[in-house]
Amino acid sequence: MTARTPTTAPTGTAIPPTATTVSGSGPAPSASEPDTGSRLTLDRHLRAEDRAVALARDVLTGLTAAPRELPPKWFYDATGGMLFEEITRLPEYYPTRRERAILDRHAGDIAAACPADTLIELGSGSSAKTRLLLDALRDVGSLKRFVAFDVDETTLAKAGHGLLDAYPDLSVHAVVGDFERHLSYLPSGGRRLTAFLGGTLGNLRPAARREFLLTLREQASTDDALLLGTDLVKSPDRLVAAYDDGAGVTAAFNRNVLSVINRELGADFDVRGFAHIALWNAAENWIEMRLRAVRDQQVTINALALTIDFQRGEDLLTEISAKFTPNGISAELAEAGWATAQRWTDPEGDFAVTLATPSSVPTGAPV
Ligand code: AVJ
Repeated sequence: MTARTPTTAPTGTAIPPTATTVSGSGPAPSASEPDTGSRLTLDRHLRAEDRAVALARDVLTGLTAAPRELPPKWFYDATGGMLFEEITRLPEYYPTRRERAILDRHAGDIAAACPADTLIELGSGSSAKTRLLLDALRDVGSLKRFVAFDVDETTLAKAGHGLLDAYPDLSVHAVVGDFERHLSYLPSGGRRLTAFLGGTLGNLRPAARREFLLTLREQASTDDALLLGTDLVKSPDRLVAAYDDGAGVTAAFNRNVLSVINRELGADFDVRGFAHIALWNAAENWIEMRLRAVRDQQVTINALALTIDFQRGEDLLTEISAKFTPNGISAELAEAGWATAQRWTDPEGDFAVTLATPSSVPTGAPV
């Protein structure tokens, strides 16, 4: 594995990395361990200390805002990652199964439509869905490189090593970064298919979605393509149930952000002092996950020298998950300079996977 570390203060303006190389299987050695014959490269645009600073900033601004809000990225520590994996197996949470079914059936069509030599996944690349796309691109004979982009280096390195073993002719390039800040560091060259799966685009508000899609568009060459997984609007009962399952796994996933803040910022949240709320916001076409204070309570966050008074019944917004219509997806893509080439949905019409190609210029006025 080639490990590259930007030598900057955690302000997000990374300076081009220095490189060392490490190869093959076995535990991922630290960046300082030189090695040869690499098929796995790792660019690090986020270091542990950047994460701590970003968490402190988001908690300070989010918990002092009115209404209070935290970005959903802070759910995903090791516990949060495991809880999310569990969520994907819940009967109520259909998106992962629906998307998987679509890729099972249409990965070959996707590879035929865009026989890319490079598959870029905005996400760790550990999922079975990734392998469906890699297999399809390998089978059309175009695949040479896989690029995985994620905030969590450990998951990336683990997934990367797994893929090296499974695909002997593949080079893997892992990029540790935040997709709202480091997309411009995605490796260029070749014909690239960029996959953003799972419905994670729905965690962004419209303006942030437009910024995200525009940034990808600005880096796209004419024969590149974007593959987008998005959950579709459906009955509010089914949507709310998917975010408030009977077993309480999503409730634990939601409360986990309080444990992350307690551990990493020395706070004293009583996790049981907050109820899990999932509601459908029909005006915005998104699900909201909230934590509602079940009594008046004061929380101290030592690392920020901050004390917050929560009133009984007060909500803290922890995630939005937007749901789309097929035309709505195409309109947002077009506004950012992407033309809808093909779209596939599952037989139930619950989820959509859209293949988009660069159109001449972005069409939309700011959202
Ligand atoms: C991983 C962001 C797509 O919004 O559906 C699952 C996260 N939140 N249950 C989603 C999530 C609650 C999920 N995404």
